[in-house]
Amino acid sequence: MQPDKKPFKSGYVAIAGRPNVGKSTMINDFMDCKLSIVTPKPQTTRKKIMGVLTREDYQIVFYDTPGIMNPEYELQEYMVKTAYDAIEDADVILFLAEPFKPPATLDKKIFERLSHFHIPVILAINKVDLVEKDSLIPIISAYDQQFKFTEIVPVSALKGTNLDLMLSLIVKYLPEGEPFYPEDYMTDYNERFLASEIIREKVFEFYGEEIPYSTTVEIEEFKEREAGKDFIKAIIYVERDSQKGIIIGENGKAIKRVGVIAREEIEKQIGRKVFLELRVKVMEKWRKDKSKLHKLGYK
Ligand SMILES: Nc1nc2c(ncn2[C@@H]2O[C@H](COP(=O)(O)OP(=O)(O)O)[C@@H](O)[C@H]2O)c(=O)[nH]1
Ligand SMILES: [Mg+2]
Repeated sequence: MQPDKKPFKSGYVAIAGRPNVGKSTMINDFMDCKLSIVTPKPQTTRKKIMGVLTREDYQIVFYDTPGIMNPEYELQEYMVKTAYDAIEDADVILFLAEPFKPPATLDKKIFERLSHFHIPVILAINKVDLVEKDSLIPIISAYDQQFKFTEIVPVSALKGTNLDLMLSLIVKYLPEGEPFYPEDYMTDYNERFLASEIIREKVFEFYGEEIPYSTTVEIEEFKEREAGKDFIKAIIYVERDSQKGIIIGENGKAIKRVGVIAREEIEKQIGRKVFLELRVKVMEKWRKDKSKLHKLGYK
């Protein structure tokens, strides 16, 4: 036994918070790659996304989670449940908030729920690049009064401000233990899921109003081919015929654009050339129907 060797630490860290506060940007920063899709719109992330970060003396298993909101339909209920399940399993919770407003009623409800888990909660006030330093003090004290946070840290996931500090605090509260995964293991998802998320991200970026929220993507076929490009056939599901028309666009222009941009990014991320075929199908009210959600992989 070497007396000066620090014990290895390992554990699960759930990155949680309201929609659009920068949770996915944060996991991508920590992992130093684009693991979780990010768009300017809220409710982009629908499933938990794993990122395993292994260093000499620790292994952190991050989970990026869907934003917590008051659910209005079945898909949102699934998303909120996914977030709370990840929180419950965590050794440390990284709760992200924005610096623009003091905590609202829903935040208080979330803190009340967090208090039952008896897990250290680090509050990261994100997007501090967008506010004056002076305006942070009252926000921090308003949060401080609502919940017994283990630490409160102002950060900017976008600019990378205070992320090293954040990481050292996470490690401080991580339990001692052996690594769960091999050191080069990064995530549990496969190329199929990656492709579907990239397509969904482009739909969130390119279409407005209800369209992204009425959409889900299913990979019907993913064939790796020794000679030539991989073949991916993806279905974009919408809820109504009118939405199908919007996704496709005049003379198929809109969907073509989604296809080109998504294909380029899939190729970049998997490091192989692909042929991407996109189809649009209507599945009525899929977000409000449990059995349809199951069929579409939200279970
Ligand atoms: N200015 C600024 N924008 C940020 C920061 N972190 C995230 N964003 C932006 O906020 C939006 C939502 O980010 P995202 O990571 O998808 O949030 P999530 O819904 O919590 O996962 C995106 O447009 C991000 O670029 C930050 O520190 N500063
Ligand atoms: Mg997200």
